[in-house]
Amino acid sequence: MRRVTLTQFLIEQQRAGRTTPELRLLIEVVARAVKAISVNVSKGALAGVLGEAGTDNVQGEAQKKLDVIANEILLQANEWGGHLAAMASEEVEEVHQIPFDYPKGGFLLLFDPLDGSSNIDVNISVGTIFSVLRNPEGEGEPTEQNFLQPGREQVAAGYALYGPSTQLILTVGDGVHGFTLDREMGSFIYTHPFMTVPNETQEFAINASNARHWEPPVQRYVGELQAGKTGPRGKDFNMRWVASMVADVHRILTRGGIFMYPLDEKCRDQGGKLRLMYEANPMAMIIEQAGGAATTGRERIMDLQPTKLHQRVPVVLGSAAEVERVTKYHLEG
Ligand code: AFP
Repeated sequence: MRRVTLTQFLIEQQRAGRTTPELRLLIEVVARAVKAISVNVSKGALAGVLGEAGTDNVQGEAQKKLDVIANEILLQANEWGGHLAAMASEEVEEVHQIPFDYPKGGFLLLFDPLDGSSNIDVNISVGTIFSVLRNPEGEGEPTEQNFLQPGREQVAAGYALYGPSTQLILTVGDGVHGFTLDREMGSFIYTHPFMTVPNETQEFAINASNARHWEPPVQRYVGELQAGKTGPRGKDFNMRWVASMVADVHRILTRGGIFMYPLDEKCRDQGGKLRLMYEANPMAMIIEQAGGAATTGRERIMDLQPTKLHQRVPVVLGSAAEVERVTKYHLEG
């Protein structure tokens, strides 16, 4: 069997006019950083990278050592690549400018360097999520305003899953493609062409410990799933919650299902739990490109006009029919 590497795949995409040389090279730099993060994640306690860093991030959450390491790897790898106007990270409050002595490009890169980091110390899958936008025309250094574009403007989105194997899932707007890291060769190999979210599902993912805080439409929907064969859905559903969005979304991309971090009384004041620009938007683009749907429960995630770099939003994504049902319940209520 012919093994296609990420580089070959991207060159073929470029030849077919689906991506530009600049975007191709940018994605390759991100993939190189992902390999370095994967090495650090897999060494675990041997590299002394577990535990708290002793600092808080912009969300006021305790940073793990690996959060800080993954963030540094992504910033450093992408600073000198020459394809970016600026970067934004979950771990950095302000826009990260490209140092003046490096060439600049026309793209903006946003990322959550290590999503699910509370799972690191217990050796459960974590991931990296990224989103690429065009930098709007204009003079001077990009500001937060340059980043505040709706998700439908993304030119690429992806995530890396550091699980039993490391996988890179990518879309440049022409379907969703999956690559598996061959650790011996150090290359991402094209293993999952045109991934699709199955429409039929019997699985849901939600943090059920928040049930008492949910809004009535979510209580109704989950109640119907839990009623199983004897309820209105007429079939049994199973529940999974890894608490690493990347792992939960990857399962849905592979075998269908619905993922929800809805608005509830606990997170209402913040607008939701998950971050719009580097969690919800890239995952929404991937899920929609794979034939699924992604809403806040009320509107399409990728149509939201962001107001802040670190904005939080409710997230309902996965198999289209299920997402439509949850959204319908919200709009009826
Ligand atoms: P951490 O990166 O702080 O572990 O947060 C992970 C996350 O943003 C997302 O990946 C999970 O789906 C969600 O939070 C889990 O939240 P709960 O801990 O409230 O279940």
